[in-house]
Amino acid sequence: MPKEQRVRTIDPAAAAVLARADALGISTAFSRAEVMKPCPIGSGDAGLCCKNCFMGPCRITKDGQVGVCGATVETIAARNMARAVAAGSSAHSDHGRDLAFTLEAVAKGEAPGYEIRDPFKLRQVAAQLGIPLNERSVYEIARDVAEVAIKEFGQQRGKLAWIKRAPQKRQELWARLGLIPRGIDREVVEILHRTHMGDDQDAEHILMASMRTALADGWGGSMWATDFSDILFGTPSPRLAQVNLGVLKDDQVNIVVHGHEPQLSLMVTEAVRDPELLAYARSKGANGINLCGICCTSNEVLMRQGIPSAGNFLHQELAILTGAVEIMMVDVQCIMQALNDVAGRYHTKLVTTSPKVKIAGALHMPFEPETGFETARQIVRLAIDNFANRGETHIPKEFEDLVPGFSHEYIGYMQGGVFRGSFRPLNNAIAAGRIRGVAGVVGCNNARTTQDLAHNTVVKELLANDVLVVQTGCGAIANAKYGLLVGEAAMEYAGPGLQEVCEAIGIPPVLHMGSCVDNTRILTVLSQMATEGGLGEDISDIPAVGIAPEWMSEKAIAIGTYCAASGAYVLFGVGSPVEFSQEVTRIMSEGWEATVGGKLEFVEDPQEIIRRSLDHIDKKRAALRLPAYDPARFGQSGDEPLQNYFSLPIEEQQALLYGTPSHEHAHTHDQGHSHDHGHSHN
Ligand code: NFS
Repeated sequence: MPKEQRVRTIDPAAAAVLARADALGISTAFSRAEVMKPCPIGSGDAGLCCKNCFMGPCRITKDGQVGVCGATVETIAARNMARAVAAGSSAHSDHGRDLAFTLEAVAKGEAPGYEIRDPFKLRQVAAQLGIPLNERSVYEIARDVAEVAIKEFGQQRGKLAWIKRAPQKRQELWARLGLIPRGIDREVVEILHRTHMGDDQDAEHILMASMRTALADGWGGSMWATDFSDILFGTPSPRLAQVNLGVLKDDQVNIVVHGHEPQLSLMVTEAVRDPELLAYARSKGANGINLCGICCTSNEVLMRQGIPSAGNFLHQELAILTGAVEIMMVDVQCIMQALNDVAGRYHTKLVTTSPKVKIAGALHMPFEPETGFETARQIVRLAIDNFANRGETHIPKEFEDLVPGFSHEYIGYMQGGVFRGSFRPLNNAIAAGRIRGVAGVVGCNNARTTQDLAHNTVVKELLANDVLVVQTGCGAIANAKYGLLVGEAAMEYAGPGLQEVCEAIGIPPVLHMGSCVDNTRILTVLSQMATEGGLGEDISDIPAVGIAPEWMSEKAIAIGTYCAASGAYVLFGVGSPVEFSQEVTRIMSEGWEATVGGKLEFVEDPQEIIRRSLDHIDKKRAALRLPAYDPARFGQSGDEPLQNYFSLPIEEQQALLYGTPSHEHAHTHDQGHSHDHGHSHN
């Protein structure tokens, strides 16, 4: 079969391992994507497929053509989209549900090994829910909080309590549009019902319902996953860590955690520190036990424990291909079935740890909160025993530093030198134009594109344009590999205004905010910015965009939809699943913008993504009557005044850092082109 010639990755570590895989004749997602062309019916402009009943599957390849039941292009495209939202929302929310159960078990004293590590956050969340706090133990409060969430999964009427975190104006808009989710399970079931053969047949109507389902994910299941992980395992704050395949160690037992749910991986972080197990490892000739991660489980332990990350989604097979992995333990989501074949070529043991996910050929050690620590210890012991079976290893040398752990709490706190725990400095910096706007660049890798290329291109260009970038998921790991998530990156990549802000606060220009469920942290930040004042009153007023340049999963579709329904402009790269329907494409763009103020667009070209992003940010700035972005306005004085920054009076610090927002001051400089600030970007 002819191979499509495409650069597989921009990561030299990945490229080296892939060359070895080719030499050994071992297939990977990279090589399979070259021979497995995506079906054009459903992934591009060649057509659309409906397989919701067995009179089909109906292939629609011409405009105006309908399925056997008469279903139109619009209906089919909307139904497929809605089902992806439902599946993605289910994945996140079911993850959130398990954390609610773990929190409940801890509250009841039924989960030895777990504790409430952030009682402060617990009290904060409980207070938001109106749960009484006075003279009650953390366990009593935790039980009440878990109960609210558990009830809301199956709630039939009413509204999800966490919705209250959204700006008032947003909540009112959702209420008017009937978009407030009632219960998680109810919204998902309703989408599956509505999209069953012979039900909802109005594309706009179907897509409205899909927004409500997605909101149940963003302001429900995913938000719980974030909150409860913080309560149980600690709210992240910045720390130094490392990323890429070079974090694997030749002389140590390597254990890789992969998947999404932090309950067991966090237990493993404890188990690998156990002196008894460390001694056992030494007795087997290893110099220690090296724990590292892949995908979002990696993000969870990276930002809380500083556990190194071996890479993002497309690195899962590559880690095993180094020959140095004793155990890869996987829980749920984004786990390639091919792992088992690759592991079979080496000594690596693949262990499945979720009662929900079994892979034929893998060792199944299902995890329960009650026995989590014991299971973790067993897995570590198994890995140590497997060390002796290791053959030749080929670990790439590449790894980079990164500073993960910018929870929304920390972002509020880090600006608190002057205004304690406030978003005012960030709002002011945006208002002054020192920061042009904010971008959340998130989501997966996709084997159909060059690994990390779009992530890297988009983020570097945004930084050069003074856009502060926040990242989660595989996108965060992607850019960490190229050194964008450290403080020094501000000097190299950020425009002059953003650079000054980064230097003064001491932050990287790209903030790692966590795993994919932690996109809810971005919602919280945007809500707090809207509530703080100065940037409008709603998420849709803020000069901000959301981008998933290399998306591939249904979860990404759910995230994109809840961000749009929350008022954000969302741009997805790679290609469009609804391309064949101009009408559905229009509804999700102009249509949603008119109703909810946010929109979801699929744009393949990263340059076009950047152009639309900057354009949108400038439009929002203009709507807020902020001074037009002017790259020449800041950074003229160099770093000199900032060296003595902290010795200046507070008013001068503020004036220096955030400028004086002047509304009369209309700038006339050219807009929309990137400025040359003399950096040597590669
Ligand atoms: Ni998100 Fe995280 Fe990665 Fe994509 Fe998969 S790991 S939940 S789905 S591939 S970012």
